[in-house]
Amino acid sequence: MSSSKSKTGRSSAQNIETPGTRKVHSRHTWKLESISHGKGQPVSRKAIQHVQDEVAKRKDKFHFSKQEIESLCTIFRHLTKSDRIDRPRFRDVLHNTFDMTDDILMDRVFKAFDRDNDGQVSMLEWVVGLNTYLRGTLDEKIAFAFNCYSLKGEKHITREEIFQLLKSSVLKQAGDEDLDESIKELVEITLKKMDKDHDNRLGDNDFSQSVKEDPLLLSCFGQVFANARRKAEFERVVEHMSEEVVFGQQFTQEQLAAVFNY
Ligand SMILES: [Ca+2]
Ligand SMILES: [Ca+2]
Repeated sequence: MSSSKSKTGRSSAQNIETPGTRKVHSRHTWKLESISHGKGQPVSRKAIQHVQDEVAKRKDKFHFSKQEIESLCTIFRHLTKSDRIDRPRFRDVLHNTFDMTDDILMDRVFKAFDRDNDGQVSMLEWVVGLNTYLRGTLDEKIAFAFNCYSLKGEKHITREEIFQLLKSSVLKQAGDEDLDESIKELVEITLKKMDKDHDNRLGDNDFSQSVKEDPLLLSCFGQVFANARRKAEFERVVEHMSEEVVFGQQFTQEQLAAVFNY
């Protein structure tokens, strides 16, 4: 649970995009040009309608169009082969689709998506989660990241949690003892910069104010959003599929398999 290594054995800090890591992910690159016609079972009209109806009832702002919601449902069905997805499989999706690697933070993102806390992400929760994860406003993303970084799900991020998060995301070059001391220093620097009300922990106001002063702090304790390149690729698929939906066509499982390349 507390392991900072992903199933690929790479530590999260190694996920920082460098020419050396790009090639590792190249096999996941989606190929729109390779879409071909084939047979398959698209997600049911009724299931999509249910998600669209539930989204329409929501008070918060939605950043996907009706057609795009349909595309997200189809992608969900392709990735899960089901109406819901459990935590291990969801972590695979976060890793393969959005290039996330930190086990602790992938668990927190799963929790953020699993709004009814039943241990599964439903198709509706997938669409609602992606609304912030991919297209959220700065305020929505700040709330999402804060929620992920608050490891116990409380209304603040403690000194111990900052230590745990930073340790998980720092490249382990030094010996462990040296590393712990360096991270402790980093925790103090972070708190000094971000703890605006000086209560020795980060509340949502501390975090929000700090990120608005310096937007890079949004991901200061590790990756909680899609890697930019993978996000752009995913958005391109959603856009392309939504055009197809508009013109009355349906993507089949085989077509999606070609798009997602896994
Ligand atoms: Ca759920
Ligand atoms: Ca504080």
